[in-house]
Amino acid sequence: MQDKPIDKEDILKELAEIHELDYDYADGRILGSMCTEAHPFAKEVYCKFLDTNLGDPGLFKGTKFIENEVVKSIGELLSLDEAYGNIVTGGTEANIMAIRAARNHARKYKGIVDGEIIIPESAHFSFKKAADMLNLKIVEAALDENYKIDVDSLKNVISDKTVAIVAIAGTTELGLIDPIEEISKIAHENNIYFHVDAAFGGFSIPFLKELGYDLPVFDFSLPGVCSITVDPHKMGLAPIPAGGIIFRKEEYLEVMAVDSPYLTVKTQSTIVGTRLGASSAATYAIMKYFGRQGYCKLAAQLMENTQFFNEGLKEIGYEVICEPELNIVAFNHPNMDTDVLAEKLEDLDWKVSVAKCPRAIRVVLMNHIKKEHLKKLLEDLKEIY
Ligand code: 0PR
Repeated sequence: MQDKPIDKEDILKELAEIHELDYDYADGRILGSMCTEAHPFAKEVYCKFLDTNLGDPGLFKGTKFIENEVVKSIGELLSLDEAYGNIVTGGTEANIMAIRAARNHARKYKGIVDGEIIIPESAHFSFKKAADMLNLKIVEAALDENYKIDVDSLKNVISDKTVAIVAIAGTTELGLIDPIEEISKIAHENNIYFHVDAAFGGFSIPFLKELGYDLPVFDFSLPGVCSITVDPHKMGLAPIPAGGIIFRKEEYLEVMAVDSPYLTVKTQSTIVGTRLGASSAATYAIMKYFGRQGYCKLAAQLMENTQFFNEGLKEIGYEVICEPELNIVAFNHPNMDTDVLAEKLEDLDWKVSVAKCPRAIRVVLMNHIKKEHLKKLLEDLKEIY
């Protein structure tokens, strides 16, 4: 730190220059991100709640009320009348909380000490962080030829050490939805905690279903589902960071509670202590602002762009990995290595990401990607072809 204070203007000028190094969502060049520009109204509300701290909710009763309301609204969206949970920093924290709840529950009620979690090969890497922190062993269930959990493989790896089964509603790489209904049944019959990671799909699947899209059930209407991760900072258009963890029962929060004797509440179940009220307030505002109708419209636009891009790719001759269920398209050139194609796109200033399973260029059609960007991208892809 320098010795003397610097003028605000000078600091802002310097920051603006550095900020220039960042890519801007509005350019439509960011193709591999699940985040997007938050809605201006959500940002406005976020700023108004910057000083609120949900770590000490007795001091911020209004903001705590807002968090509870958001949890309730997301719960309703997921067919749960009485929801428990928190608005956290994102899918990673939500998944860690779910796995912690499952581990503690199994330890308390089944006496499992060296627990295991079953995750699909397609699971987000946040589960590896969770397992590492919580001292759990990861057991992977294989995928079938459609890149969804192979249910037989899953059944085979269940053991008396299994503390949780995880399935995904909107996989990170391909945006696919696992056979959650079948898995819910298996989890229920075996009395095993079942967590659904809908970090990506949570703010899209319910609306697409409402619009008549034929998508599988993934929510609390399935009796085996114990918790669901849903991220408002993805298609919910809330500012980063905003993740949601929704539990079916309060006891899942209780088994994680630690004493916080000198605070205004005497126990805490979240991982983070001092935590943002701004995320809850912004999510509350944006959910009210859009309502179901607004989100239906957004979801439909995303799927329209997805179909436009998917068809455009096939017309040129690219091979898509699967027909998209949500707003992700993954593809390859019939005889060009994926990395070579990625490099060519990077040279043209497209910020692409490469999926690992299977290797493919992956485009997440978030709200900042407009049709004109897709037309330009398809032109470049035609040139490369
Ligand atoms: N679960 C699923 C299914 C996800 O896709 C993600 C995020 C998470 C959990 C974790 O969520 P948080 O990142 O909010 O903790 N998937 C994206 C990914 O890892 C996140 C992302 C966002 C990556 C923007 C890049 C980027 O530019 O690919």
